[in-house]
Amino acid sequence: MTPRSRRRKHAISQLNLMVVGFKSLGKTSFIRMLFDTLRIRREDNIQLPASLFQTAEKPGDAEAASTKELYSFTLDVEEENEKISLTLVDCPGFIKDNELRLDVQVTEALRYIEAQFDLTLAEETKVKRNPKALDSQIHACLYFIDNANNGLTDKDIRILKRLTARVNVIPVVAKADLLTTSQLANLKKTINRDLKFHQIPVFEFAEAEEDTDIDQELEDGEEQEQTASSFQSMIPFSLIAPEDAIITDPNTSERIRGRQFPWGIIDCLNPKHCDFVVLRNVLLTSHRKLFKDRTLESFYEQYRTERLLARKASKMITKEQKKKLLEDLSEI
Ligand SMILES: Nc1nc2c(ncn2[C@@H]2O[C@H](COP(=O)(O)OP(=O)(O)O)[C@@H](O)[C@H]2O)c(=O)[nH]1
Ligand SMILES: [Mg+2]
Repeated sequence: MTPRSRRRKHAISQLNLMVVGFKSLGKTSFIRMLFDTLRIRREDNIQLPASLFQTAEKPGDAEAASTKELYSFTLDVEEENEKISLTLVDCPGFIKDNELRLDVQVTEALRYIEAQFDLTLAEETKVKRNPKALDSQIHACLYFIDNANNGLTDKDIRILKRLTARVNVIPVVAKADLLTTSQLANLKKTINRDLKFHQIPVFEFAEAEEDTDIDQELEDGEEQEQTASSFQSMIPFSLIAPEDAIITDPNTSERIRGRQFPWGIIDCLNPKHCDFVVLRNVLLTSHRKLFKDRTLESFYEQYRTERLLARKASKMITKEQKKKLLEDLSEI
């Protein structure tokens, strides 16, 4: 092993994920479930936000438990022998019935994403760069879609168009327990049709395969099995978050993360019940590097170019204004 590869093996990879969408679709519940399934390396210095534990299982709790402002927290985790510094960003839910407020909310989420690009830009322009500078860019953003609508609404489309210009967006359908198997399949189909019709460039696995080193992938049997098209066909991923109550598997008597119904139990970690486990693996393991590469190569580069052009343009305006001022003065 060369010193470089040894260094890489022990290097800690940074991964920053964000969740956005309308209110009460299960964003915070998803973050809580993800947190609950992580293998945390260092418990001593974590500062968990209180809002993460505010659940709304009882009627009347909903408003108190809803996310009031954007918050983030970082965890040192280990996933398949790799160390990851994982930052999770939770946003307040978008409000449906106020168009102006909705636009402001989306702008706020985008500003947060752009502020992270600004940090990289500032670091890049330093004479003496810090090689250990943290990568705070948002590598993937889960967009929660309301399963009560038949596909994407006009508002979803507007929001998605703005988000996909700045970040890898992964659409998800939360609360999939509220749909039957065929309803979910139909909804997924309709959402994909809407995405295609409106040309919304959400993250695509098919393209991703071209980007990855195929030789590397072939070494890994598991990767081979789960091809890009099988991931692609899962979009939008279906999610179910567990309820607070203690639920045990009737066969094993072990506690499971699930939801209990009069007719049976949902196990949120069972891939037959929802796509949580697959999505978790895509984010933390199989496509982690790709999300990061795309962020840097496409989204950051685009932002950087726009910023530099804007700076140049503002300088040009000043020059022109200066010239005009001098001309005006000479006429007096
Ligand atoms: N049926 C069902 N309810 C859920 C699910 N996930 C969350 N909820 C409930 O939906 C409500 C809103 O969830 P929350 O995570 O606060 O939504 P957020 O506003 O998007 O952060 C809470 O009462 C949750 O218990 C789910 O997968 N299925
Ligand atoms: Mg929330």
